[in-house]
Amino acid sequence: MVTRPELNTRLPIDIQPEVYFALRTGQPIVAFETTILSFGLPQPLNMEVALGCEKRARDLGVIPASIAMLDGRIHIGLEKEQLEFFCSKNSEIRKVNPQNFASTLAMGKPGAFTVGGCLMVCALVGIRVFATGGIGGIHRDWQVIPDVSSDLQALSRYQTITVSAGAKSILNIPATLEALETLGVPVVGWNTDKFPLFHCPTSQYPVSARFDTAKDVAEFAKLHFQLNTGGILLAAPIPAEHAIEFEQLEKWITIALKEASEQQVHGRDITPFLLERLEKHSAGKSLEANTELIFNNSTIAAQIALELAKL
Ligand code: PSU
Ligand code: MN
Repeated sequence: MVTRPELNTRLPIDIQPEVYFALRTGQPIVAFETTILSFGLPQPLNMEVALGCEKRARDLGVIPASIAMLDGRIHIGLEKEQLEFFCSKNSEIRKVNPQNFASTLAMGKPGAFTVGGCLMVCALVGIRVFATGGIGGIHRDWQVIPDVSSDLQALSRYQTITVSAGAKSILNIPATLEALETLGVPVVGWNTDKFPLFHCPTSQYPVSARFDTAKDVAEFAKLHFQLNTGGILLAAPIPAEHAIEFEQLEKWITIALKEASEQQVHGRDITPFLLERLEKHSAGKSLEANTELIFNNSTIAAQIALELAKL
């Protein structure tokens, strides 16, 4: 069952009743993306992650809202069968970012949203907290092909807190952080002074501010939003017991990048390609880390949503 709310828009949006009710009454909500399910994780782990993230929110009394595009409509809050579809690896499913959002909608194709796509949807209805694994960024060989994820501009544009484990070191991390500074996106550390690298909890790169409690993050976010700005990137380190050692990871990434270059993988395909190669080379170790950090981010996002709802 879905509710078609009277939003300030004629866009085709279906919101699950409990999400709609929560929006109307100011109850805490956390949004989740679907590209990670359709393109980032293998079966059957993707479904485990989808349900596990939603459960982490619910356990804290927060309403989960996974976001995707289906039959020419934007869906905020997905039923179990819809999550199963986005975990099915159906070849019709498109990876949807801000660039192909409207065209995919117009064609009525199913779409799994990236971080950037999800942030657009969050802004349409006023969802302020969003959890993911890692954001996209500037790719390592950007000097040759300027591959800059549309996640970055979306982060700067839409007023939502994105909780991620930093960014994967398949990217050019210093370039990505410079771009976020240029775009005016605060990169805030959750109990850390250093920007985490997805599988690795730390790096040499400082964050722009550090907050240690959900209440502190919520108070800071409220101030930031009042300044008529865009979003915030909250970088939460992977729990130490699931981390992968930096040197080991670099070896796998080097091989994966070489394979991508040999096979001439570009554009929207490169992130999923590199993730799949990493999984192979690490014999699944990267997957365990990936799963645990997403769950961790979901719990942190839910704690922040609870605090934001009190302000
Ligand atoms: N980084 C990851 N795992 C992912 C993604 C990024 O470690 O699954 C996904 C996210 O959905 C992100 C998208 O928004 O890839 C970025 O893709 P691109 O680089 O094509 O913008
Ligand atoms: Mn790209």
